[in-house]
Amino acid sequence: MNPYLEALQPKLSHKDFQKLSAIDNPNVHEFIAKESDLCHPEKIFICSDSAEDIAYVRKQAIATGEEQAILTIPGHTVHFDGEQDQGRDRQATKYLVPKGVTLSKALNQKDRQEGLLEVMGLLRGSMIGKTMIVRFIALGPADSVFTILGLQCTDSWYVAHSESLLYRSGYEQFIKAGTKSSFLRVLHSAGKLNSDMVSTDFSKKCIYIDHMDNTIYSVNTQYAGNSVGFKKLAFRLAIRKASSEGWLAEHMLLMGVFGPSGRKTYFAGAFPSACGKTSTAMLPGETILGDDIAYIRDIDSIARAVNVESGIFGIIQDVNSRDDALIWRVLTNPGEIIFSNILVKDGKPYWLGMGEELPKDGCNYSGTWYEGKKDENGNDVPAANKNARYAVALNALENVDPELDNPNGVEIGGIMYGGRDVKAYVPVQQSFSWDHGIVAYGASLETETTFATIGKEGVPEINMMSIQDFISIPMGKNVHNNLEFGRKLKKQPIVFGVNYFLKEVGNGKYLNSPQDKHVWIKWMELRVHNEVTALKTPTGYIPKYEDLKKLFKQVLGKNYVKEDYIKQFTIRVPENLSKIERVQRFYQENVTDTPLEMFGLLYLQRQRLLEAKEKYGDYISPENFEKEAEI
Ligand code: OXD
Ligand code: MN
Repeated sequence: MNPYLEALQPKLSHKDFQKLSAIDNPNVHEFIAKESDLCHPEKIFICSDSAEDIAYVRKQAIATGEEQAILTIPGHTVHFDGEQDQGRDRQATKYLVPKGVTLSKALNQKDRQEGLLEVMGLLRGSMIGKTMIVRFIALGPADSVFTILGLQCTDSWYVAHSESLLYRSGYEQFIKAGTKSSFLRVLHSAGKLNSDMVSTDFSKKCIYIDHMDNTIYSVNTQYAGNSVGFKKLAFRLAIRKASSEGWLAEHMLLMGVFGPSGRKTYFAGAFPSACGKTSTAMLPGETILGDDIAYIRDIDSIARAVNVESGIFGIIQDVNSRDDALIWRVLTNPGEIIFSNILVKDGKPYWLGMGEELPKDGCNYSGTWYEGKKDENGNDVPAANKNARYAVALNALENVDPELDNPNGVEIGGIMYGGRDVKAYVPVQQSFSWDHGIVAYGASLETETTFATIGKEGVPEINMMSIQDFISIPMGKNVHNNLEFGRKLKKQPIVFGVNYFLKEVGNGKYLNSPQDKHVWIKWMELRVHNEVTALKTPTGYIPKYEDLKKLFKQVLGKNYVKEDYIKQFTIRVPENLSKIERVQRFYQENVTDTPLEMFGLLYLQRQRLLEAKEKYGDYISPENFEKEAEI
């Protein structure tokens, strides 16, 4: 027996000891022993992913009070996070780097030695009197070139339970991988809990990424985006691994889109949190593979992708029976779901924007809630948090794609990038080339902050490829990696820019309804197969009115009028020029390793805009481009 297993034996039941011994990898035992030594749990539970163990994790989440059963619907539970723990915490999330290393000025980093001392200090003894749960996870389909193994030690049954819904099991994969398998490591402790089983030491929240040891530490938080190891925590390590191995780990949805005669084309799409990623992935009549994280590899010179996860941790605000029939059915019928930070009254779940009147009181993340309740700063406590969520396995959805577990992934026909850009970009456009798309739509992605992260909402910012919060390599290197990845492919996915949030000049009204995204994606599908022509503008190829008119009728049964088309697809030269300036400034000030071609491509975009302005003025109706070449 190796010394780590021996050290762990007193904390393990006979059965758990057997489960752990079956994994013949001393690194696994060492990690668990080290973390047990640090956190001092009373017991250790090894989750083998058997039906019995999975059921036990859920039962414990309820028995400890971290989750409560929602009595009206079998399988539903609710978990509450603390008032100060309702989103991903950017300030508390730091990259640990050795002295003299800078990732990029825009990233939050900390000296590795100091950071390790601090976080170990917070974790020391954090599990006294609690059970440490050990979970083994496979990121990506099993037995595939994409598979990455992950191991998490946590003292939260809620976190462990969420992982049952959101990830593929990894225990058997660890056994198969044997002695030398490498894996990502996560240590999480919810820290001190109050009588409602909610983390209380939010001012000592730390989420530290130690890439040198492939380990993430997270403490004094329960919010899943900060604590479920295989979501955004392991993602940060995967980005590093991908960078060193020549593939891409992306904050992207994956979906199948049907074209004429039942053809299916797969799309990947990067959007910052709460910018329409999940609702795009769930468009009715199409198929879903994933809504959050994708790994993309070059396989035989084709870009193929998998969903890293097997479930959804989705925002529930505004999910209603009319616009989101598919997920509504799942959320209102028996089946395993964990709600978080919703309102519960008389054993029934409620959330903002559900299309039903909410009760005037109930139980929410602030405890007992009643209309008019104020927080300690005198602000109204809403009935439910805007960032309230549901966790559900993808196979609960009726349109889950049959290729979800294909070890070779799916071939990507198109990639889209979209943020909350109220001023500049048109609702949908196609890039002139892979490089142009990566630079002008991906690296230049601008958005506004949302409730998915703690802090002020609506602050405009650059969010490179929507992975600004997760990027763990120098930012310029990420742009370079993306450019290189596509250049090596024989068949490049077509790159599109989408913008669901464009507002009318002058009156601040959104120019599109949320359903319109379905038309854009059907147009993109046709473009991937060269089945419609497009108009060339300074920022990309845009749809022709007649094609959209047809698609609006077919997809939404709507009459799309030319006046709307003109408003939506007018090229706004001043707004686009300022956008280029902001992007250039951001990269010049923060990113020392920006690839030079990025500035070159932005320069060319600027030139095209200036030339068009000369010819047509500041606001250029798409009709002007009809006179020019169609592509
Ligand atoms: C998420 C996020 O939960 O990005 O997916 O915040
Ligand atoms: Mn996300």
